[in-house]
Amino acid sequence: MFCYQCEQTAKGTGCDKLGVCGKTPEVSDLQDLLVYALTGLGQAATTAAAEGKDVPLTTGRFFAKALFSTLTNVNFDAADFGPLIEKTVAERDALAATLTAKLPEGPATFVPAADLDGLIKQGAQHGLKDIPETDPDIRSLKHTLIFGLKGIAAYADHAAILGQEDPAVYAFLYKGLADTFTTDKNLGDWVGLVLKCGEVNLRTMELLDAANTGAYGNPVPTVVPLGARAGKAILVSGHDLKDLKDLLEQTAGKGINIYTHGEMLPAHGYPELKKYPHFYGHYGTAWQNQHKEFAAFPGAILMTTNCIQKPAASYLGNIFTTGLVGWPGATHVKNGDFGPVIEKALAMPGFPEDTDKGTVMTGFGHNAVMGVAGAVIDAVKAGKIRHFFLVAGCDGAKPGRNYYTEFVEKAPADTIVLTLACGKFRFFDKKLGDIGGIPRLLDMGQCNDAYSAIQVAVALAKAFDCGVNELPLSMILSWYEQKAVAILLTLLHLGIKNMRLGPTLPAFLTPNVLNFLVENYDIKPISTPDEDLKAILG
Ligand code: SF4
Ligand code: SF3
Repeated sequence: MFCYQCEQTAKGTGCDKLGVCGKTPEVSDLQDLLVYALTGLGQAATTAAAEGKDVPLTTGRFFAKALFSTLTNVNFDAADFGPLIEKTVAERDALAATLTAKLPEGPATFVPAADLDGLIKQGAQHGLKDIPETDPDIRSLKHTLIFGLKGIAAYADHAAILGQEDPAVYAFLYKGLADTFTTDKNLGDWVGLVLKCGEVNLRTMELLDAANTGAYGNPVPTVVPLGARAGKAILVSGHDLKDLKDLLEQTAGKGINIYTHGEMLPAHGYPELKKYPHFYGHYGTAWQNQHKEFAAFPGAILMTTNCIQKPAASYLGNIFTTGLVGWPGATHVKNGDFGPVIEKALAMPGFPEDTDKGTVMTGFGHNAVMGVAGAVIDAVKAGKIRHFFLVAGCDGAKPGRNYYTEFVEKAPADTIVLTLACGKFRFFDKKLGDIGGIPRLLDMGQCNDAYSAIQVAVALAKAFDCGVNELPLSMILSWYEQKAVAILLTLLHLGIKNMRLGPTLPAFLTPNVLNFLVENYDIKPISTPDEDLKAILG
């Protein structure tokens, strides 16, 4: 195995024995083989499109799901990858049969082994390091593209589940993976391709925003309790709002309270979800604290997407996976039928009594923030708001991530902190007060809602008649998995400069590629909160 797609990669260079995330070499090799097979499907689909033939939308939907299942902390179950590889090859061959052109030898012609052991052996031959490329900088950009495509695949899958699709997004997924097997492009072409990946990701996030707000309404500022209500309980984690909606429907009137965990917190802001009286509150913090927090939860737990951690034995019987998530030994429920989760919750003790642990606020999506844009602009003009910080991105287990807590704590009282994604759990319950009625801490949603932050930045720039880079706005980003890579590429595509990125820089960027980013975008690693605040505020 060799994997260096996430921030916690071993020794900051790559996991080659066992994933720090818990991914086994077998699963890693199977995921590599799936990406290899998808590359072949991408070649077939790209050729079909060039020949003017239709590629069914169902192929795109499948492609996104399959690629999403290789994202960090989604699926650790080797048994799930054989069928995905087989279906990929079947889709590829169905398309290939319609083509006039002959596809090249390699991913487009490979024949999967008949059993899991054989597939694992094949996967070991087709890892990231086996992609045809001798130039280390181009290889770095090829890998960056693969990881960005994984992020797009995740957002495209979420959007498709709610009926929003764009064939152009699928076409880019096909072409992107197929391009990693080309050797006719120079460094400049490759820089262009990864920026294009950012552009397509922006379109995908736009689709997802339309999907979420179309299905569940525009989020509204909402107070969310952090304590518990006496009674049976289900905890829902991950990013999939449709799963949550289905669960809320299926538990209505059953005396079970539904709690969000991790990236599900912003779900409380959606009118069509918050209307359920048994959708109670939020429990716990970011994904890396599951072992402590899940072990103490007295009900069933449902993982709808990333990030799942290896379940401890104490709660393996209570945790359920659905959709693309898998962990060997954890019960997987399918097709939106949460009966087994409900049964488990009813059999478990639940919370014995009401407890009050305070509240947090969420629901500051672009619509809600634009609603108070007038007041925000006036406050900036009157000098009451000096600066905005977007402190956003993933959380993770590394101690260096305390930077983000300290940064928010030290941000002066005349500054506003916009946040999104699970990195917020480092400071989400801080009482930062308000500036003339505008809360100083605005939770814009999941990582899936990064589109909201971009919309707000663009609207502010318009109101102040300047570019986004001229706004009193600084981006302090934390990354962990590949959706964050896709978002970063989107920000680069938009020409955003001066971003601060941490806790460490991606291992897959070579010094030359990093230099390019520094020279062209002034991107910098985080230093200390004091130094960074001083540099930004002057
Ligand atoms: Fe390592 Fe991250 Fe890959 Fe897991 S996803 S194997 S932690 S680099
Ligand atoms: Fe978090 Fe996994 Fe990235 Fe959605 S839940 S932001 S890490």
